[in-house]
Amino acid sequence: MIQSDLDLFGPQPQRLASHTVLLPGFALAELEALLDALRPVLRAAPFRHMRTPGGQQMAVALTNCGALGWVSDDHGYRYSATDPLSGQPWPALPPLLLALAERAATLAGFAGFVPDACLVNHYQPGTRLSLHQDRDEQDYGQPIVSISLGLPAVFLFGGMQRADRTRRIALNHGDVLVWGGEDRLRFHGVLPIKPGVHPRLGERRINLTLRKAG
Ligand code: MD6
Ligand code: FE
Repeated sequence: MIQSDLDLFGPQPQRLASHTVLLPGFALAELEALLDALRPVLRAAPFRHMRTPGGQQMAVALTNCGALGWVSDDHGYRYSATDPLSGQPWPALPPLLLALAERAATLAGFAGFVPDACLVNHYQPGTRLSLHQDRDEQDYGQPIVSISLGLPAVFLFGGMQRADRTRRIALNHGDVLVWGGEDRLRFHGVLPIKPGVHPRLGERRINLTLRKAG
């Protein structure tokens, strides 16, 4: 049957909106190399719970690699060239991660994407990320490449207004989501992660978002 022949090539890219493409399992082929590259990053810049300007501690633990890293504190959100924990520059963006993001962006129609920041989010079961827009970057013409690892998540994919209805998108281990263009400022979030143990990563979900921030 034609259908089973197609399966030989693995899951196909899915266009979720005009400028949003899901690449199912795209990171799986290089998963172990990716985890090897992340280990020294997490040693140099460990996950931490940042405070929001409202004084709340974020449920998601995060860190960064790249020339710029996203930080939140009493004064607001911004990109910083140094890790406030160590006072040192963020660890470099691993070349493998840069190359993966460039390939994914190109497949999704954003050739020439060169990220300078990678935000790494850590979720435990029960952790959620409330609806937000990513608007701390300089150039909204640049896409965002998001890599999901570990426990599955339900991604809420909304519209340009917070109150717009949201679609639920399953993001599984190894999936890569690319969005940009007219979709770049859509509200989005993550529902509470369901309890579970991922065979490779245990009781966690890790999400990497690569951006051109500066
Ligand atoms: C997450 N991701 O998947 C959080 N933002 O854990 C994001 O907030 C996100 O996946 C912009 C573009 C893609 C994303
Ligand atoms: Fe986001």
